[in-house]
Parts: sequence; C-alpha cells; structure tokens
Amino acid sequence: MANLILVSNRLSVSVEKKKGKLEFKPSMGGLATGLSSLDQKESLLWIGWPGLPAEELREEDGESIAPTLREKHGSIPVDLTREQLRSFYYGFCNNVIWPLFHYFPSYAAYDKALWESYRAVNSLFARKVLEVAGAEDTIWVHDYQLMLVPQLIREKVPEARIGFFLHIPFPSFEIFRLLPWRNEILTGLLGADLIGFHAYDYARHFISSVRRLLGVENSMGYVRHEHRLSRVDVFPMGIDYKKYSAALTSRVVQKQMGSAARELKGFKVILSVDRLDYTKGIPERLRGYELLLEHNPQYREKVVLLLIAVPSRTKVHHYRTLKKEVDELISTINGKYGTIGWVPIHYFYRGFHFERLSAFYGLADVLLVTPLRDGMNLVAKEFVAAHRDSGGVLILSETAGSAREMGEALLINPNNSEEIASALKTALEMEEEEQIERNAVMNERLSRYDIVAWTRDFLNKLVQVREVQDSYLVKKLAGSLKEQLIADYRRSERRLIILDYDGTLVPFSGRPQKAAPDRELVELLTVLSADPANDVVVASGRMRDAMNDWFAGLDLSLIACHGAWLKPKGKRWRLIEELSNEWKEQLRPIFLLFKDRTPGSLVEEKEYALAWHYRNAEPELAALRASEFKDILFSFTGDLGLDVLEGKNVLEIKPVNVSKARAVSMWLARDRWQFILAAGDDNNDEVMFSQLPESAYSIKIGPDISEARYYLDSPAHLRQLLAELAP
Ligand code: ADQ
Repeated sequence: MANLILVSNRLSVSVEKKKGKLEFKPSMGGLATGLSSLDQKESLLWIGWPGLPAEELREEDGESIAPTLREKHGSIPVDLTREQLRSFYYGFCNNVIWPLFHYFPSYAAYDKALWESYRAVNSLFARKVLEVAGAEDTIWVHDYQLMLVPQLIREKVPEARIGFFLHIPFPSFEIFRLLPWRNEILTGLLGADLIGFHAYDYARHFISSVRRLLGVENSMGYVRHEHRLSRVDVFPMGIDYKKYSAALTSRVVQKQMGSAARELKGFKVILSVDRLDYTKGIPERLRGYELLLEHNPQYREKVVLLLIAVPSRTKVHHYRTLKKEVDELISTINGKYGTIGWVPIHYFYRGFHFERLSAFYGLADVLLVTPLRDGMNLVAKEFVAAHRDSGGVLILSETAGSAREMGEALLINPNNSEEIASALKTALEMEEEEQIERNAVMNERLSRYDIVAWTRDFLNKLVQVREVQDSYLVKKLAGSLKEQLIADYRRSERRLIILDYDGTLVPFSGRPQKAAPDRELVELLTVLSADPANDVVVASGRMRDAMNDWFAGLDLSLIACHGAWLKPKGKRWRLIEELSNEWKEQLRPIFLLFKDRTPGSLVEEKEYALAWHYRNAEPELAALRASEFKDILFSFTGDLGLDVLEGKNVLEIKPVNVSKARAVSMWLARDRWQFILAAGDDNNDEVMFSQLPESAYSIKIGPDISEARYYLDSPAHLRQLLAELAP
C-alpha cells in the first residue's frame, strides 16, 4: 500500500525522559494537533524529531528507540544532536526565519553558521525520507523548519510526489528580501509540486518574491521553474471540528468546568490562550485589558482575565525577555487594580490538556486573541467551535490568518490598545442573541472546512497538479515523438518551417535592439535554408531593417512587423497591403506618457506598430500600469482599426489587418507542403498554431497552456531540434 509520508520538525509523538526512563507522549502544537485527526485508513508514516537530543535518546539498555517508534507510533525519528538543536532549531528556525516571517526583522540574527546548520539538518531530513519513500508514496513536508527539503528530495528523485505546507505567514517581498539566503529558500520550496499557504496574501507574497528574485512568472497559480511546474494555492487550516464542537458535552469537561465555575462565580471571564511568543501580542493584550479597567471602573471586580501561556522556546533570548515583560505587566496590573477579594489577571504559565483547555473555552465569555502576526491561529477556531450552541464573543486580530474566515468576530488592530479595550467593552455588553447568531455563522464555515476537509483538499490538489504536469509531459517533444518528427522530416520533399524569433530562437534580452542572432543561430539557419526542399520562414514582430541586417545573405523567407512586410525567399520585400500610420500621431504621446510613468520601460517605434516594453521595469508597478494601459488602448482600437497585442512584457498596437496568422496563411497556400513545423512562444503565435493543418508540428516554447500540439522548454531546446534536422 502507498504511504502518506508526513515530514515535520516534530513528530506527533514526543519522547520524554522521566527518572532515566523514556516515555512516549502525543505532543502539542498546531501541526501535531491538526494532523492527529487525519483519516487513519491511510497508511501514514511520520518523519520528525522526537523531542529529545540524540545524546539522550537511548533506552537504559542502550537500545535505539527507533523500532518502538516505528511499530507503535508509525514514526521515524530524525536524530538531532544538542549542537544541531542549538544552531538549527533555536538558531536558524527560531532566531532568523520565525522573526523575519512574522515581521520582526530586527530580531533576526543572520549568521552564516546557523544557515549552514539549517542546510545540513534539512539534508538529514531529506535523507530520512529517501530511505523509506517508494515510487507510489506521497510526501508532505511541513513548515518553516524544512523549506529546503522539497528540492533536496527532488534532486534525487525527480518524479517524487511532494507537497509543502507553510504554517506561518509568508512575508511581503520587502521583508523576505532581507534574508541573505532568500533564493535558496525559494528554490527549496519550488521543489514541491504543490506549495500551500493559510491565506491568499501569503501566496501572493510568495509568488511576488519568486517573480522578483528568480524572475519566474506565474500563470493562474502555476509557477514554472527549472522546467517543472509547481502550483501555489491557499488552504486555510481547519480544526478537528467534531472534537471541539462536542467538547462541552463531555462529562470530564463538564466536571472541570463545574469546579472552575464555582471559583469564578459572579465574574465575567475573559480568556487568553497561546504559546508565550512575542508574535502573539500578549503585552499589547494586557495593556488593552488595563485600559478597560482604567476607563470603565464598573468592570473592576466584575471581570477576570485568565491568561494561559505555554512556555515556548525558552532558550531563545527574545522569549526570555518577553517572559520578564509579561510577568512585570501582570504584577503591575494586579497590584494597581487588585483588591482583597479580586485578582484581575489569573496567570497560568503552562499548557493544558484538551479537557482542561475545553473547560476554559466553555467558561469564557470572551476569548481575546491579539497576535501581531499569526499564520492562522487555531485557538480562535477551537473556541468558536466549543461555543457552537452558545454565546461567547471572539475578539481577534486582523493580522491573524483566521481573521479572513472569521469576519463575525470583533476584529481589532493589535497595536491599538484603545481598540482592544473598546472591543472588550463591546463584547462584555453584547446581547446574547447576537453572540449566538455570530457564532452560528462562523460554525457553519468551521464545520465544513475542518481538518479532515483541509487535509483532503490539499492531497486532492496534489493529485490534480500531477495530472496537469503529466498533461504537459505528454506534449513534450521528446523521445519517440521527436523521433517521429525527424523521420517525417526526412521522408518529405516539400517542407515549411516557420520560426518566431524573440523567445523562440533567442532568449529574451533586456533591450529589444540587442537580440541579434549569434553565430550558432546563423549557421543553423544557413544549413537549414540551404536545403532546397525547405522554405524556412522567420516570422517576427521585428522591423524589416533589423531582419535585413541580421539575415543578410541567408536564403530565408522573412515576415516582419507582425506580418505587415513579407519577403518570400529570393524575392523582394512587399507590404501585405496599403497601410496608414496616421493613428500613431494620436497614440504616440500616450505611449511616451506610460514610458515616463514606469521607470525602466521603453517605447519602440516600428514602421507600422508602436510597442511599450516593460521587461526591465519594477514588476508589480509594470503589471499595474500594463492593465491601465491596456484599458486605454482598447478604447482606441475599434475606431482606428487597430489591434492590441499582448506579448511577454510588451504591449503593442498595430493595424488590425496586419497579423502573423494572415501572413502565415499565405505561405500555407503557396505549396503542397508535406511537412510543416511552426514554433513560437507567445500569444501572437497562438492564432498561427490554431490555423495549421492537423498534421503540422506546432511547438510552443515553454510548457504553457497552448493551441500547439507540442512544447519544448526553451529556445536552446528548439535549436537542438533544428540542429538534428539539419545535420
Ligand atoms: P501555534 O503558533 O502553536 O501554531 P495556534 O494555531 O494558535 O498557534 O495553536 C496551535 C494549537 O496549540 C491549538 O490547537 C491550541 O489548542 C494549542 N495551544 C495553544 N496554546 C495552548 C495552551 N496555552 N495550552 C494548551 N494548548 C494550547 C502554528 C502557527 C499558527 C497556525 C498553526 C497551525 O503559528 O498560526 O495556526 O501553526 O498551522
């Protein structure tokens, strides 16, 4: 049976040492909690760190724990030494990536040695995966500790099925670019077939970083890198809804609630639950609560804040500082407002198991969740699920991923203590009916997209991505398809070969005038066109003069200016029909205006066309300007008989009756061709592809969705094919 191999920093079971003996315990934390409710019918293997340094991981008798973990818990341990934990986990993961990705760039310590350790440990994880993964298995890598693992696996097993999910935010480009090893991280992630994020913004930031740093475009969420397609998508993680929505009906939970309720009788309860982490906005929350008490004396001795904070990453400096700050704030507030019979804040610096936590959820009138940044935040969802049939108000940061799905909560800016205080007041005064209504709407959503739906959705998408990749593979002009093409070529006596120029025969260059053919290309075209059976047509949007210069002396046919000018081989240039250029006077100023408004872009004036190139402009600005420009251009085209062409990083306008497709159709009619090959790379070539006879070999450069029958990865691959035709 195929395995689903989950790879995460921590195993779902953690190993602890009590009085020299090793004990196995299910571990806490978002991922462990979330995935523990995965459909157990799947054969699941979990690879991760078991929670103790390698030095302490042997049983008393010296035996390894690996067999027990594998047999009893379906888990494979990755041994990490104390030193690796220091440099990899506390160092790179939690002192570089965690702060940077949560918008705390000043906390990030860029240290090459930590990065090296991150790389080494990622390789260790990848090796563990490779030891057990079979060809049919699905590998699902999780989170920021393992961002290099997808590519490390891919390098060894190119056909592996790999998904990756990031549980924390992916920051905006301006933040991400600060990381010295940013390109390596992106490349590492792009080794996955599917890269999932909690929220649309994170996916957008990732795509934008990929575009700006690796120069790779995306098309409908597909990113092509190193000849592979990866899909980027959004999967807002759900909770184990059944478990949390039924929590308050459990006898154990009710008993726990009963005793706590007696203690808190007469008080409105505000609850706060997190790991003690500087991203969670705990000091901000305390200040908000303090303001509530300050401005609303009527709530003094009437409310209690239960602050539950699980100790976390206590070895990292900023966490220790935070602990001190929180301790001090709590004692200040308690000292300032507390009375003999009332402690405003009850502080629990520890975690609680499910029943006790659920009892707290059940008791709370308000849950106060104020992270400064949070990938998702499951606590908010768990609380709302527990209050499926009751009141209870959720106050939630707009900077938590879950805020996108929980619009019925009271959303606040966590940096605004006044706003927190006023949301608390609103919550405490909200009619119960309204509370129930809001919770009902959120529950509807939570019950539908729970952890099971989330997991299935991700894994189904992974299958779909593979299907899309396969459909491209089928079209890839390689192996027997290529052999067939070569055989057909050899067998035929009248051959038409139509080749687009930029992006097809030569890669794109930053300045359009600098893309002259190199020697290799000239030689290739010379040999091909020297064969009397061939009519080789270079069909381009380029101007006649450039093509004349570039191909002087070659026995080629040429189509210039998108089909305005035609030059059958051995003949003179001729215009496809009488054309006017009057429209240019009207449109040139607009082109120049857009050039000025978009630094890095340029205007190219052709004989019968105007082009605005934005390849070298700042990509996001260029995309914005291009869509604005397109709107303007479209409003002119109808009246002036013009056509807007959208190429790769270029917008061009030309007379409507000038087109490459029209020119090519003339060539098609010219002879009884036995073999036709046409290659092109952009939108303009699609119409040409669609009008070719079925038997023609139409080749798109780049594996995009296309009318062409086949594709090749790059101009270099096309040249290789042409070289094989013209030995
Ligand atoms: P975390 O930062 O750990 O997870 P969160 O999603 O709020 O944050 O909590 C995960 C789990 O831990 C929840 O199921 C919760 O019940 C439990 N938990 C938290 N505090 C607890 C406490 N004091 N006592 C007992 N249990 C507690 C990371 C990201 C999040 C993302 C998750 C899942 O930082 O943004 O939601 O992964 O992807």
